[in-house]
Amino acid sequence: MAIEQQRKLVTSIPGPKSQALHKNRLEQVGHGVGTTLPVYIDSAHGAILVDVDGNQLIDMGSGIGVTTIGHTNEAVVQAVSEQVAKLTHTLFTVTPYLPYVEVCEILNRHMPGKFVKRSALFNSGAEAVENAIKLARKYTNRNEIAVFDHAYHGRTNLTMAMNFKNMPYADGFGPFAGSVTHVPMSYPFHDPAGMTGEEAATRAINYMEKRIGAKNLAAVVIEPIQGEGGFIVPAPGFLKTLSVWTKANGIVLVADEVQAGMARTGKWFASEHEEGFEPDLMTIAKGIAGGMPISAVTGRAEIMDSSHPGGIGGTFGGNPVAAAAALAVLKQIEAGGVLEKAVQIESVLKPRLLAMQERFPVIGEVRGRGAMLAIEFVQPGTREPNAAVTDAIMKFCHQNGVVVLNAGTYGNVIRFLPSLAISDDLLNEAMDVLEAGLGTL
Ligand code: PLZ
Repeated sequence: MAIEQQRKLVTSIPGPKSQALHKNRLEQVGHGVGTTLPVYIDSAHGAILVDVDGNQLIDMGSGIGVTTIGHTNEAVVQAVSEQVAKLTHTLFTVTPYLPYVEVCEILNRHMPGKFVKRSALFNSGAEAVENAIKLARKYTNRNEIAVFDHAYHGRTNLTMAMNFKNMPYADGFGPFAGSVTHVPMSYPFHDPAGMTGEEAATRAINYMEKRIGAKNLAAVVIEPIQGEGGFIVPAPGFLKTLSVWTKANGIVLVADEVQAGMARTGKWFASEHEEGFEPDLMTIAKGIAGGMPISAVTGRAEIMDSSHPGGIGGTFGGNPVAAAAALAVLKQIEAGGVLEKAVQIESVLKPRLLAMQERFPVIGEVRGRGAMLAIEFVQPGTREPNAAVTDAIMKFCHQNGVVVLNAGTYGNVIRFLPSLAISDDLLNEAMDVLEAGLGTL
């Protein structure tokens, strides 16, 4: 689909057609389903969204890191069109089909770690996390799960218990799954000055040993860069130290790569940025299939095989059309140039963000890797969260045709997850809008 890769505003945002649609939506759709920006999108290509009023918006969120390869990526469109005309469903556990196996093969090839790997496919990130935990429990014959402060893992009953924030994810939705304990994360911007990754890991390990007991732990689940928590990159040494401890204690280490994975940080998986960090299982979703719903658990064959046959499944998991889309994305990453694009995006965005931090003392920190970058807003001169400024800047960006998303336990982070198809010009234009917004404070 030919959509010119440029920002174009023809009405105010949201425009009149979006406003009318939104009014009806509020009549038709349950109000628990939220809206960041009530602009109704009609079509998209690359890094540009076209709304029903004809406005063209720069997409700096990719639907929370999903259309990493770009909206309506040609190879994905072709693969989906061909597959949908050929076969849409059998249920893999009834009568199998090839694309499912091919996706597993590519994931197994690229997951780091010198051991035999296998994969299983599901529909959503939360479902992948649930299945990773089922397998870790079955394999270890233990119950307890440790997760981290500021974590996010989904909206199912188990994953609600694993999230850090009560609002909006859990409030009033209990009772929640038990045997889940939160432990302190490495959060360099808020940890005591000079705290190393090893020290932060020791803090977490001590907590797990005292509070849970290493021998009771089936799994430690960690996002190598926390997504919803605000793109928190743990201090160097943190992930490795954890990894050494889980290995020594027979605990399954699960890297939740749902948001940080799949080429976004300039490597296949964000876990690869820290040498010596060796997860046993990975959960993968979002950016794997250019917008089609599919997720995976990939990991050590002996853990993946620990379930009795029939213990793992689901009607739609690894659906042929979604699997075909995933194959189209994975083959492009394998062909080269995609990971480099994430690094290139960082080289454009990061200097711009750091220059803004110099000028505007409300920016406390710029962080992230590749095309997964964020700024944390503070009360000037402190590290206290500044959600009011975050909201004002978000609103300014939205009204000026740049879709940005917030994040963070205190709602004081703006994150950037552009598609890797975005041009340097569009990135710079998005940064110009952000900078203009900061100038209005
Ligand atoms: N693990 C690390 O980031 C999804 C949530 C969007 P699902 N994050 C976006 C929303 O408001 O629901 C996520 C994640 C990490 C797991 C998940 C869950 O993935 O595909 O949304 O289930």
